[in-house]
Amino acid sequence: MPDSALASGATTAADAFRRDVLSGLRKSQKTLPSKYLYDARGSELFDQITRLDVYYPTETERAILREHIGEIAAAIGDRPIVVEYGSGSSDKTRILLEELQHEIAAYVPIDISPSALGDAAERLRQRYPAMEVLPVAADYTRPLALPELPPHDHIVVFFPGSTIGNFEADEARAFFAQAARVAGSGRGTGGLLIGADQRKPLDVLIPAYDDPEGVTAAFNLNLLTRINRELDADFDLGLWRHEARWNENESRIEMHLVSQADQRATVAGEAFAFASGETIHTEISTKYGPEGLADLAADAGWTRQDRWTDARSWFAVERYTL
Ligand code: AVJ
Repeated sequence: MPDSALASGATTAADAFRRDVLSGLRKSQKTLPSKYLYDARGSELFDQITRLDVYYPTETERAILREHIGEIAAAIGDRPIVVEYGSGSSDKTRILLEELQHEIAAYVPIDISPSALGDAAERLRQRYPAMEVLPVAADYTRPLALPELPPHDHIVVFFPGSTIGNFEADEARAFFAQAARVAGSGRGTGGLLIGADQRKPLDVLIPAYDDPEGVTAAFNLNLLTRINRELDADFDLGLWRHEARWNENESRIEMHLVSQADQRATVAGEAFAFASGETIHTEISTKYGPEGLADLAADAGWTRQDRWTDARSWFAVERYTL
């Protein structure tokens, strides 16, 4: 980028990261945005999480998709553009793509991690040579431009994994509104296929976010490693512990990093004090009731058309149209 663009106030990803980290650490309940958990190492660790026995969402959602894929494909209709938000390794999309590869006008995976995105796009092109893959490396919580799209009948937004649960209610509403703008910009009626984790007993929920092998702990703590590396910070990794808590009022799991001592850390030249036991809140993972998602989506003009769940109702895949 030319210097003049920087001088005029354009922000780079690095600027946004520094700004968000510093403003989060200045709050009384210190907080860091969960999207920053996904650097190259964090994306790898998240992939490991999805393969843990205690982490039920990935397998449960996959089983739902597999079981109902015929119905889902028929409902999606002809010649769609499939836009996936937070595609990561695009593993779950395979189930959809296997069924739709010859129908799909283009697959547009969007992810904040350029490394995960590049690897996934490469693999998909080899596996589905006839399908157009148009990856976009971007933070989809900010306005973004889609690449030029080939002819299509309509646009379907795919948002699996219950990533919607990482958003506060106002952020979730903003997401549904932006998905409506994207899906509504196609020729036919826009669609949304979204996965949502459901409320369930705590003896299932807590281990899913605090696994015995410590992969989720490593995933959470990696955010401090990233801040040390990218923002010239000096967090002592030995003095922080991972914690997964249930917040009943908000119906969500919260990940925190708990300070194990009175300590200080310097981040990009600014000093921060942490009391022993004080936490940095790093992620929320909302667990929905049967109508939870439909209520949020309705505010942005989405109407639920289908709802598929597993036998225990642990996870739901829902289809909406505009
Ligand atoms: C893929 C973002 C939905 O909240 O379950 C997994 C992220 N965090 N373990 C989730 C996550 C800790 C995951 N999402």
